[in-house]
Parts: sequence; structure tokens; C-alpha cells
Amino acid sequence: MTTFEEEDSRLSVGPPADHAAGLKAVRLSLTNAVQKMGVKKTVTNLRTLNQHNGVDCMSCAWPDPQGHRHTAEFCENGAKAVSWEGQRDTVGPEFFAEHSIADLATRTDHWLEKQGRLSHPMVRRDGGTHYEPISWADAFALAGSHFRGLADPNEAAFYTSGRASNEAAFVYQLFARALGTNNLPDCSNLCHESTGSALMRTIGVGKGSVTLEDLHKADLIVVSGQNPGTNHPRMLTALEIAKRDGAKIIAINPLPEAGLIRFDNPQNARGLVGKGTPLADRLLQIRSNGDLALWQAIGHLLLRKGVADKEFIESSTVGFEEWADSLAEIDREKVLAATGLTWEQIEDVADMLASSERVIHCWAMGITQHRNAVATIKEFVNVALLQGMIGKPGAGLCPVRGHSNVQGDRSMGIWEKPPAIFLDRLRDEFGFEPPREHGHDAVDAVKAFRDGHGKVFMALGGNFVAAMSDTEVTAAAMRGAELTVQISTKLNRSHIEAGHTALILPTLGRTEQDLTGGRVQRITVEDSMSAVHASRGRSDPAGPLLRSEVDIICGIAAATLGDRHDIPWAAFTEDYEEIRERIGRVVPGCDDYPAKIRDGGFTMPHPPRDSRTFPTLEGKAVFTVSPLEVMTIPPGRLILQSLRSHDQFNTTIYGLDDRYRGIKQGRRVVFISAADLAELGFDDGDVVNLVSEWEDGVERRADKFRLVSYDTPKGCVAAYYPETNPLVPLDSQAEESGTPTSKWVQIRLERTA
Ligand SMILES: Nc1nc2c(c(=O)[nH]1)N[C@H]1C(S)=C(S)[C@@H](COP(=O)(O)OP(=O)(O)OC[C@H]3O[C@@H](n4cnc5c(=O)[nH]c(N)nc54)[C@H](O)[C@@H]3O)O[C@H]1N2
Ligand SMILES: Nc1nc2c(c(=O)[nH]1)N[C@H]1C(S)=C(S)[C@@H](COP(=O)(O)OP(=O)(O)OC[C@H]3O[C@@H](n4cnc5c(=O)[nH]c(N)nc54)[C@H](O)[C@@H]3O)O[C@H]1N2
Ligand SMILES: [Mo]
Repeated sequence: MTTFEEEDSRLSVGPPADHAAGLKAVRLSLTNAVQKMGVKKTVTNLRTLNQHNGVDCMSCAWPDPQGHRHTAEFCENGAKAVSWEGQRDTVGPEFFAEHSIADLATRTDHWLEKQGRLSHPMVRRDGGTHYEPISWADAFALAGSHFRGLADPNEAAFYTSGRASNEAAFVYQLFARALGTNNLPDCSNLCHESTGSALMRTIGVGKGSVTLEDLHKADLIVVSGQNPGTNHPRMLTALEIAKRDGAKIIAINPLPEAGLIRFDNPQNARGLVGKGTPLADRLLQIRSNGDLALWQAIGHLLLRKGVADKEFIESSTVGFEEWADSLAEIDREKVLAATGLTWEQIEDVADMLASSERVIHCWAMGITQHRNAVATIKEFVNVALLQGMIGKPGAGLCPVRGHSNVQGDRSMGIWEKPPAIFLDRLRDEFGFEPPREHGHDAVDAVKAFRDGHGKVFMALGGNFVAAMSDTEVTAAAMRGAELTVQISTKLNRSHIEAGHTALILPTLGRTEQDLTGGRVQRITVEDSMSAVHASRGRSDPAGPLLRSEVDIICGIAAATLGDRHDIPWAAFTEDYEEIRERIGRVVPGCDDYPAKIRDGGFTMPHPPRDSRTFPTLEGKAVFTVSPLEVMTIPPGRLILQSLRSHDQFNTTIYGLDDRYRGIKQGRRVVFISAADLAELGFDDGDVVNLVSEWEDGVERRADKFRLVSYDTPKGCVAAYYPETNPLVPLDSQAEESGTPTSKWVQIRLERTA
């Protein structure tokens, strides 16, 4: 199946599952791994995954247990990620000679990545119809000449996807700043940026405040806008442990996701043979973006009950009175309309919170990718502060990160708005004055290239064209670049919708042995709970020409900057320990970095978690007031959220099934309520076009989706990303954080002829 039509022809729909994982997951992951990698590589890779001294799994940022680890400390989707990277087929000069870029443009995302690992540096010369081989030296020289030719360093943009190691991220931002720009858009801009914005303002640190231990000890865990059964399967083990000790779990989600309902833990005997653990004690099927109203109502009810950790509020916070005043009254009708819940359901949750001593709030993309995402997260913080649920064992804020090292990349300075302290330390270490004005985030970068101000776009991993909103606009912007440079492991859309001159630079994956500089190199990563540790790949690289990310970045940096600023690019490549030395001196919280890594890793400091101190402007935690704005849509229209299937990792499509939602062999489906089907006059199985409506008057389209009758609130439908990204307007962004509103797009359904 290579084309879009063929891929859709076999779609079938069955009943959704009511539980996640179990024996079937283990069997599927092993069969899949052996098919892709062969037996030897499967054993090497899976045996060391998430073990002390082994490979950090690149499928998600969920932390590893500190002490005892299971022999198989990975999940079905971790195994998929590893075998996808370990695939034996390769894509090299013959493949590119056979397939023109025009031909590749007709292929699906699934087909593109499935062709195998990129094995040779390739270039598309200006006007060329095909990619052709290029030597590494020529590739570096070509990139260097384009960077040197820029009239202004801000004509460059440096994108990062969250799989890059701390070492690669550090030298990458150093290169960008030594060139003279803070244009460092990253996948975080599309992901947890709203979390960072809300937490920086309210608690002074843009990261979660709990450890894995805290989760085990909590007595109430709220999981909002997250589908852990697919996206963070190992989180279910933590929920199961908490549950066994009596914790209650509340899931807030428009969809009854399988993993939230019941979990068969494949790693213990009970899970293998028994019926599994029922996880959520409550499932609130909230309407899209009803969360702000819900949490304001909960705040209101808790205040009415007199719930408050007065000592903590008094000693450690500001703004309590204003917040409490703002919620003295609440418009009940507005709350019920926004949430689609009953007042009894909301009171019940407030009661559960009131009677709990250790509460953890978890959230992910169902919260961050909305227009008022930052306000919603600030409301989680308000309620947590009211109850004093921060900086105490078993309690806190737990944004669950996506990419395995997205948090580490931020710590290393991948940020278009770097804090002054970071830039000061960079200056002191390297003796040059880094640029101070803020750079472009992901949306700004698209606009710069769309409007002709952007000239060179470099990407450290990822698939910017498919991951970004407004696919057609983004693709046209990238095609307008003078040069695009993609450091990648697999072929994807961003290699096709590329600049006039385009480089594909094949790199080692995390599971592969890195012998750069003739020595065994390790890299380091930081997980969702700020734990930093080393990772070392063991398997043979997919080809002899592959180079490490560090090697490629330093090669291009040296070709661009020569010995400007005396930065020892060659020494960095020789031995990554040299980079770790610099990380230790530049990155706040990383003192003695090399030694701490050698000792097995450490947890980054987090003042609110560690000592209930809050490095905000006010020096205390901040209650904030947000207006309750209820977003409405005209009659006959629907709110579309775009989400992940069980068989994908972001834009990487492993397969065409979504087992937990009953979908087989297809992805162009829209989950819609029976009530909407009836009201709009459609039937389950009808094929429709999706048309998005936005204030600019432009109608964005995605054609031929099959309607699937599903248990989702009326008015709220769901479909997979990246297929739906053409529908998300570039300007539809979260306030303050700028994240595209991937979970809120106003659409109408159009009958197909
Ligand atoms: N296997 C696998 N693992 C992954 C990834 C992957 O693609 N595949 N991606 C990684 C990355 S980068 C990330 S960021 C994470 C993503 O992890 P998730 O955030 O779990 O990913 P999504 O599939 O976007 O799911 C969003 C969830 O939010 C719900 N939701 C949507 N709108 C709302 C709303 O308005 N309110 C509430 N309360 N809920 C809502 C949806 O129904 C869905 O269950 O996973 C990471 N891990
Ligand atoms: N509509 C909609 N859009 C979304 C989202 C959504 O929920 N809905 N989610 C957003 C989120 S949360 C995120 S994080 C972004 C993800 O955006 P990205 O991080 O840009 O995308 P990925 O799909 O993770 O990138 C896949 C590519 O990374 C490359 N790759 C894989 N491993 C490595 C490696 O080790 N090194 C290097 N150099 N390259 C590697 C491969 O070439 C592969 O094709 O998408 C966002 N876009
Ligand atoms: Mo993400």
C-alpha cells in the first residue's frame, strides 16, 4: 500500500477496547521487533532498554524507577519505537535515483518512513528533481557557505525535536547563538509550551513538581487530557501501584480511553492472568476545552467548603484574596454548558479533592493545545495551592511530557526566549556576547519563511512540515527557503517539502553504538520528572556512513564559524565529556555535571518541590485570576480535536491500526457521537470532507474521512494527526504560549459526491 487511496481501501471498524495492555501487547511487541530487527538486535536492544547503564527509551519521557527495575522495563510502544529505529532496510542513493521528489510526494507518511533508515548524506540541488549523494565534507561546506552568506543571522532558524540528547542540544544552541540568533523553535512550542508559560508565572519553574515516588504515595490522582494507555503506557504501572495502596483516580477526558478504564499489567502475574486493575474511579466525559470552567467551579466549591491550607497560603503565596473573590460566585449555567457535565458530577469531584491529603494533577495535550490552555493550567495551580499540594510528599503538579528528551533540550537552552542568566553564563564560558532579543517560535518561524525573511532552516530531528499546523502554509514556507538541512534517521514529509537546496543528513539513533572520535560515547537525557542520566546505544549502526548528531552539528558549525570565538568544535566531537564540562558550567542546576553523570545521574533542582520556595517575581507562589470565557460555535458546526492512534509516534506512522479504539487498517476516520450523526443527517460509515472555518475567511480542507459512531460528547469530534493538520489555522494559537490549538478546530462536514 503506497498511495493514499490504497491505504484507505481496507479500513474496518469494530468495537473499542475497555482496557489497555496485557498479554496481547507483549506478544505484539516481540513479534513486531523480531520482524523489523531480527532476533539478535531484538535481544540486544530490548534487554538494555531503560536499564541502569543501558539505553533510555525514546518513546516517551516517563521516568524510570530508581531502584529495582523489571527485566522488561518497557512497553509495547517503546518496543515499537526501538524496532522502528532498528529496521534493517536502508534508504540510499539507489532509492533516491529511483524515486523522484515528485514521486515521493504522492506517498503516505506511513510508506515514507517504512522504507528504512537513511544511510547516505543526500542533496537536492536547486532545480533538481531528485536527491543525489554528497560527501560529508561537501555537505558541511555547502551548509556553511549558506549560513555565512546570510545578511542577518536572524534569517536562519534552528528547529529541534525532543529526541535530541543534551549534548547535541547544547552544541546546537551554542552554534545558533554564536552565529547570532535566538531563532530556536522546537517541538515544545507545539506541545507543553502552555505548561511552561503557566508554571513559570505561578511557581517560578516551568517543570512538574513530582517524582515517581510521589505518584506511588498519592491518595488522589487526577488525569486530565491525557491518553496514557497509548502515549505513556508505563504511567499505568505507577497508577496501579498508587491504586493498590488505596489511591483514587479521576480521569477527565471527552473520550473513554481504554488505558484510563482498566489496565492489565503485562509485568506482573496478576496482570497476565487476571482481569487487570480497574483504574479510574471516575471518568468525566468533558466537552472540549471545558476544563477551565470545571476547575473554576471546583475552586468555587472548595472555597465554599472552607477547604484551605491556611498556613501554606499565608507563608508561601500571594494573590489568594483576589482569586477567592473572583470565584465567590460562579455562573452555574455557563459551567454546565462549557463542560457538558452535571453539577452533581462536579460536586462529587470537589468532595473527593476536599477529602484527600495528597493530590497529584497530571495533564498532557488535551489541556495544552487549546486557546486558553495557559489559563486552564493556572487554574490547576490555583486549586493545588489552595490545598497546599505542592512541595509535599505524594502531592504536586505533573505535566506529562511527550518526547523522551524534550525537557532536557529546554534545560540545555533550546528556547527562543532564553533567560538572562543562561545567556550570561554562556557569555562567560565562551567569551562572546549572545543575542538578547527573543527569537522565533515554531509559528513565527513559519511566518518568517512564508514572508521571505527566513532563508536557511535547519532541523535537528523531527518532521516540522507534518507536525506543524496549517500544513499547506507550512509546506509552502519551507519550499521557499534557500536551504533546508534535515538531520534525520528516516525519510519524512519535511524532506519532500524542502528548500530550493535541500540536505538530508543521516544520523545515528539512540539505540546505536556511537564511536565518534574513536571512543565509545554516551549521551545524557532528562525525563519528565527532571531526572538526568546517561544513555548508551549498543547495536550496530544502520550503515557505515552515519554520523552522530553532535558530529554533524559541530561539523556544520566549524564550516560556518571557523575559529570565530575559539569554540573547540573538534574537541567536542572527539569526546562528549568536553561538552558535559561546559554544560556543568553554563546550565543552571548542572554543577559538576560530568561527575554526577558518572555516578549514575541526578535529579535537577526544583525549588518548589525541594523546599517550597518559589523563584517567581514575587518570591512566592502566585494565585492568578483568569476570566471564564466559554468558546462557542455556530449551529451545525463541530469542534475537532486531533490526536494520536495507538500505532503512531507523532508523525511516524508504525501501522494503520488503533486497537484500543477498534480501528483497523486505516487512519482517515472521524469519531463522532450518535447524537451529532442524527442531528446532521449522516450515518456511521459515511465518507465526508472536513472543512475548517476560521476568522480569516479561508476554508481549509481535508478530504475523505469515514465517520465512526463513537462515545464522545455531542459537538466534539476527534480525528488523527498529522492528517488533520491542514485544518489547523496558523494563527489559531494558545494565548501567551503560542501553541497551535490542535485540540480545537471549528469544522463542518461536507458530503462527498
Ligand atoms: N506511542 C506513543 N507515545 C507517545 C507519542 C506518540 O505519538 N505515540 N507522542 C509523545 C508526545 S510528543 C506527546 S506530547 C505525548 C502525547 O500524549 P497525549 O497528550 O496523551 O496525546 P494525544 O493523543 O494528543 O491525547 C490527548 C488526550 O486528550 C484528550 N482531550 C482532547 N481535548 C480535551 C479537552 O478539551 N479536555 C480534556 N480534559 N481532554 C481532552 C483526548 O481525548 C486524548 O485522550 O505522548 C508521547 N508519547
Ligand atoms: N494536529 C496536531 N499536531 C501536532 C500534535 C497534535 O496533537 N495534533 N502534537 C504536537 C506535538 S505534542 C509534538 S511533540 C510535535 C512533534 O513534532 P516532531 O518532533 O517534529 O515530529 P516527530 O514525528 O516526532 O519526528 C519524526 C522524525 O524524527 C526523526 N528522528 C527520529 N529519531 C531521531 C533521532 O534519534 N535523531 C534525529 N536527528 N532524528 C530522529 C525521523 O526522521 C522521523 O521521521 O507534533 C505536534 N503536532
Ligand atoms: Mo509532544
